[in-house]
Amino acid sequence: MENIDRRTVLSMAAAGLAGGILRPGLAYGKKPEKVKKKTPVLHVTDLYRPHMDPDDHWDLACVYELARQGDIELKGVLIDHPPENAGGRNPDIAAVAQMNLIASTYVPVAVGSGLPMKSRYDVQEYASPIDHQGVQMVLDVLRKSTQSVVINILGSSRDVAIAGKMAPELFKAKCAGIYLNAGTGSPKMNPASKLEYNVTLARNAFAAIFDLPCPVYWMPCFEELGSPRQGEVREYGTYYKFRQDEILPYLSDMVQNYFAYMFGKYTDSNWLGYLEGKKDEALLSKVGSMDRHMWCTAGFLHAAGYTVTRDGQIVSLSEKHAEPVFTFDAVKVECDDNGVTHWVRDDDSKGRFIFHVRDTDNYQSAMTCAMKSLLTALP
Ligand SMILES: [Ca+2]
Repeated sequence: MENIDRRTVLSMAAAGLAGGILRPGLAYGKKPEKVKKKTPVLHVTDLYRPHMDPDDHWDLACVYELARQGDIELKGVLIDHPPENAGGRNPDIAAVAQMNLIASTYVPVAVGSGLPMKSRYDVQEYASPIDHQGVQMVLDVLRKSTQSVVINILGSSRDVAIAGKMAPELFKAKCAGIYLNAGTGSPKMNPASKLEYNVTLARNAFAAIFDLPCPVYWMPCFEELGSPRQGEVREYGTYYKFRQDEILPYLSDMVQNYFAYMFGKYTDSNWLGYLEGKKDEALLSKVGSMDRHMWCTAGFLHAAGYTVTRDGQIVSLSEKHAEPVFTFDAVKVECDDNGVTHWVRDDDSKGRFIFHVRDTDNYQSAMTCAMKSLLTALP
């Protein structure tokens, strides 16, 4: 029990879970007998200050904890160039600096291309090295890694698509998989229906990801947009929500300060002073009562070799008796230049997978519980 702090034990006891065989907060962090290799991960995110959608800050904290625990090696954080309508937002390098400090690491950060792709094949020969800082990061991380690298896409697909179109052989040899958090998962999408936000950021680029010669773990954000059931958990959408005080009050003071600095929309450069300062209880309590909409959590765990059971335990993918709350199913998928997708199940497919919620009743609570056990472990 020495690896579990008092807070986790108390939350387990409160949930009536301390007597179980596998417990949230305990299952995670207890390594299987055989120590596995760390999976190299490149995290591509639309993480801005002031924040746009704060889910990217929650996601960042999750991947840092997986890195801190030694499940993944976080090779870099690539932040999308702010879109034109981003209201003066900047890439949130302060959040990355804060997480680097909290997790006692020093992951590099880069900024993506501000130039839209002119087609799904456009590698932007006309771009300057400044435009392609982020593309260069993708290529360098893949080239230099001795192991195949996982790439998480949480916003625009632009930089990964450009890099992939520039160097398909490199992606074939060195990309272990792209976790693509974008799009809608209904099998035959109506071309007239609304496109999901991350697709609208770069339609060509989203389409181009499906061309790349590496595995794609497609995580559609919703099953359908514009349907009355958009706010529900659906089989082929990653969406779930939680009330933030289910997790926030259980985090370390520093991690609470990381979130408060984001929620407070501070644009000073006092990121370290704020992190080490006194908690803003009023702000934390106010945001605690608000729901947070989430999408990407399952992919981070899956890339690290884990799945989540229906009652929220994080368990190894090799755990034979686990009943996972989500799976990735082999599919054949087509995506046109406008980002409209069609897919069918195809058990012979080796490189295309779709996220599939196996228990829509329990997915939301299971993912919230899994995220809580990750984030409460951060110091
Ligand atoms: Ca995002």
